[in-house]
Amino acid sequence: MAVLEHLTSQHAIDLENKYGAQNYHPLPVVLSRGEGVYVWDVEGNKYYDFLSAYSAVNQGHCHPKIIAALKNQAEKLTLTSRAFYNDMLGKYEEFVTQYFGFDKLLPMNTGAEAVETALKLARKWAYEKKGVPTNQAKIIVCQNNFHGRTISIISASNDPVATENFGPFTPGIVSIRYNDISALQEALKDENVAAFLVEPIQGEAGVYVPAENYIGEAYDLCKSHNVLFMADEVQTGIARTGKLLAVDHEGIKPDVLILGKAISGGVLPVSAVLANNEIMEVIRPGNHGSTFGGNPLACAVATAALEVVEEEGLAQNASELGELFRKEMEKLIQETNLVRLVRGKGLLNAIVINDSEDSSTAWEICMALKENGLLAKPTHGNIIRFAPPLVMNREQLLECVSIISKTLREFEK
Ligand code: IF1
Repeated sequence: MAVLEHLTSQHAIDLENKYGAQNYHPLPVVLSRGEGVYVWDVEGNKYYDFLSAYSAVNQGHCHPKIIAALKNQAEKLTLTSRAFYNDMLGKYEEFVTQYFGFDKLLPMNTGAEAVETALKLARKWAYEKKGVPTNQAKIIVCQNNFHGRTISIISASNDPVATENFGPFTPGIVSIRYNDISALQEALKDENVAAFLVEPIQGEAGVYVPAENYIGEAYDLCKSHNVLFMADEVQTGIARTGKLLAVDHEGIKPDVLILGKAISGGVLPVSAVLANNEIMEVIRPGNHGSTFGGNPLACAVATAALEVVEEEGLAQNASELGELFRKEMEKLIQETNLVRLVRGKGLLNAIVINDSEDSSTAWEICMALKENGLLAKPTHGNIIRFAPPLVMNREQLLECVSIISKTLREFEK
């Protein structure tokens, strides 16, 4: 048997290449430890994590309070399935619904499962409450969305890499331009529309922030057409954008709220769909579920993770540090001719590099950043996403800014 301890980075990479499905192309760094805003590779090199597992680790790596909750619950009860009650789920559901201001929660595990749940909920609501004729319900989605990897979800995708040769696809999905109110208005003329599914900021599209008011106006339009407004906050939620939810920037409350990733601080796959009674009540026993959804371990971990967000003021911190970060990055537009644009909200930001979408510049810059002690990931050939854990402090952020500036200057030479 191969011993998994004391392996070098190269050995770990070779093993994945040999025995793992090749569905990823990671940056060549092999991590074995994390604490707060830092991660270490197997050779002991220390890095700032500027991805936070795609905004799952908002509370920082191995947060002591969350890990204590994990250990404590792990010694008592981990999984019962929903065939029986457990003593954690009800308390958790009460806590989370009050935390976000909804009547009810449906617990799942991954983000994609929560999105699937929302799609099913919207269809059932359309038939049973709105009166849409059987099998005619439509869901409106936006171009360049990312909502996950299941067949129904990729049926809503226009990314060829995510969809090619995975057909046939799920019908009943209408795709419109993002950040285009008149496109939504047009699509809503169809009386069979059940829901509008939208990311308040498009993450994978390159941290694309829509016009101010877009989300608010889209919500109002949905309301006036008796269509559910479903916010996918899997990536933008849980303090990432400087408010608890990205929709809070526009003061609206979605009919259906989809959460994942950081709801557990990235410790376990925990996701949730939240809605009020008149929507959630269409789901009856046997209609939907999951072996692991709502398990006691997840409930304990997610409760602690959400408490950390509040106790440590992570939304406020993300808001302040985000402003500082964008201000510092904008200097690089002037000082180098490498950065074309800086955009984002809170600590979900991206820089657009002066190069074509299909260039390898962003990748090469990320390799150079790694050498200088900071891990970030390109999204598209010319966009780099910067999303550190929200437990970062000002001094650390400024150190990261100087690493990024130095790297970009070196790169330009
Ligand atoms: C991968 C992207 C980020 C999401 C939104 C649902 C899900 C995601 C808005 C599904 C997941 C992840 C998945 C991950 C990469 C990552 C990603 F680049 F692919 F788009 F974050 F930006 N809704 N996003 O962003 O959640 O089922 O994965 O728990 O490798 O696919 P999941």
